[in-house]
Amino acid sequence: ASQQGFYGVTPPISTSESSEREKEVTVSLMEELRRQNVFENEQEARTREIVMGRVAALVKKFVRTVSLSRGLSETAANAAGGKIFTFGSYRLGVHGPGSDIDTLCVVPKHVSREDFFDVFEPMLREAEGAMEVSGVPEAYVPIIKTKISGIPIDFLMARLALSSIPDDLSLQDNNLLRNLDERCVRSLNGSRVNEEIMRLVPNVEVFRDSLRCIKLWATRRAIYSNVNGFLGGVGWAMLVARICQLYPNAIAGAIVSRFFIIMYQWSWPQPVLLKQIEEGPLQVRVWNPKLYPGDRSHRMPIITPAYPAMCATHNVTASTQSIMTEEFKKGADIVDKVIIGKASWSELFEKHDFFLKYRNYLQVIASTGDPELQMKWAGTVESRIRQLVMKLEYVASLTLAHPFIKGFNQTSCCLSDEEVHAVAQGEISDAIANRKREDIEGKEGASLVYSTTFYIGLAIEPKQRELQLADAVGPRRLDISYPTTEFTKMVKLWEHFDESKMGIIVRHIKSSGLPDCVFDVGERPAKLVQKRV
Ligand code: 3AT
Ligand code: MN
Ligand code: MN
Repeated sequence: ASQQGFYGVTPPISTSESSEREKEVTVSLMEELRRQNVFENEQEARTREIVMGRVAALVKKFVRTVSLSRGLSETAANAAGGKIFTFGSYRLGVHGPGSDIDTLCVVPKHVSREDFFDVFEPMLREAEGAMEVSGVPEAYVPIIKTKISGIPIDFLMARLALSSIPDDLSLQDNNLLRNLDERCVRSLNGSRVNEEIMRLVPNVEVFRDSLRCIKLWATRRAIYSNVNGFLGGVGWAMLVARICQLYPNAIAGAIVSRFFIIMYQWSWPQPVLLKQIEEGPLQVRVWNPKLYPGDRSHRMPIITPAYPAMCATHNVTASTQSIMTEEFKKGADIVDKVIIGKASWSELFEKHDFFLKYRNYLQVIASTGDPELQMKWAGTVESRIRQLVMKLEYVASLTLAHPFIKGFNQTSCCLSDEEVHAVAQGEISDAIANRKREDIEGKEGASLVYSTTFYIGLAIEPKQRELQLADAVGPRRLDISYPTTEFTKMVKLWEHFDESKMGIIVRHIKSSGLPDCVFDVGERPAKLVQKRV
């Protein structure tokens, strides 16, 4: 970082130390974060360390076992090594209670991906305190998910073109990627990106504290979700890292206050870069809007710092960009007030008002009769929702299509095919809603329906809104049949789609039709709602 004397792609904006007032607000920020329960307790921290020690030993045992089975000598098998690298929130030091530990297992060339699932996965099942071991070898990034001593762990694996993996191996060298399977390159990416981010910030402690604040804020404001077109953990981490580069001597309270105003004023689509994009040894694309039209369409590009550079925010749409920009503005206003003592940090972390804000919503309901299939089907539908949002953005009278960041799961006990059908259509009567499992047990024709409902808030142009009110059933009603029909057609193209097992429906509801489950207790407005758009 320091050949040029600074971190990042431009000189800093200011190298001043923070003021007394900024130090005060940093103290109160950290107090508020503790109150908000973003830190794990010491007991949990110790458990994580013990578990990671056991996992590191297990990976070495795995490599040794496979090495011996390949006919390597005892000495060679012991020397083959094997190393774990953590990434994700745990590696950045910003994980909360209950966060997982994202773990990459790096193995030598004579250990294969099949071994990972055929040998390591069974070893995990046998491991002390291990529960819920489930491997997904066919995933885009193959993964084993598990829980050890209550700590959720995600395991990825990468096989390097080396005959042994020493304990002091670093993943920084781009040449390590040569001649690797694409799945290994993808598995290495998360870890390499994290390591670069940490290397590229001037003060890791300040970065962590600031990032904890931004993550909590983004979660509360319902804009923490990469699949839905907002930013995920890596995106928020890179934004905070960039602000840290611009103010290398500032402390967390100051970084957070600059964060909001700079992000509000950022001239997108100018990219956020933590370092210059590098070329490298692979035949893979590196993010380049001059060369690739797809990259040119990124609205808020935030580029990962490890080769091959990628855009972490290709999911952002016009709607989600405008929602995030509005949140940056609100955040900037609150932080300004915090600095002059006219507001407290807790205001920054106030819950979103998504379900109070709009007059019109779309419900996207995915349903099946099987809990395992439901997870896959709902995940598939969720990953396509941004396509619906983008189609809605073309509807002239809509100014905004606002996707909510999580779906609502429901299990309905049905007594007849008619009821099953009604639930799949989103018509859950009080009778169905109040029925318990024991009420249908053993009854003929009874079945469970699993449904996941996603919400999109719709903002309608003011002129159209008046027309709609004056003429609620007339021909000028909001017409969204084209985007919704196209969307359901597209979702059904999923390779495992089966019309007889899975349901998908999009329906338009008024705010009064929102179910109680989307509100916290006491949150639902009594009758006539204030100003909805
Ligand atoms: P948490 O504190 O765990 O909620 P995090 O930032 O660690 O926050 P994740 O564990 O979900 O978030 O993801 C960590 C990284 O793992 C981010 C991304 O590079 C990678 N990743 C996440 N989900 C997947 C996935 N389904 N397949 C492959 N890689 C993933
Ligand atoms: Mn994680
Ligand atoms: Mn994870």
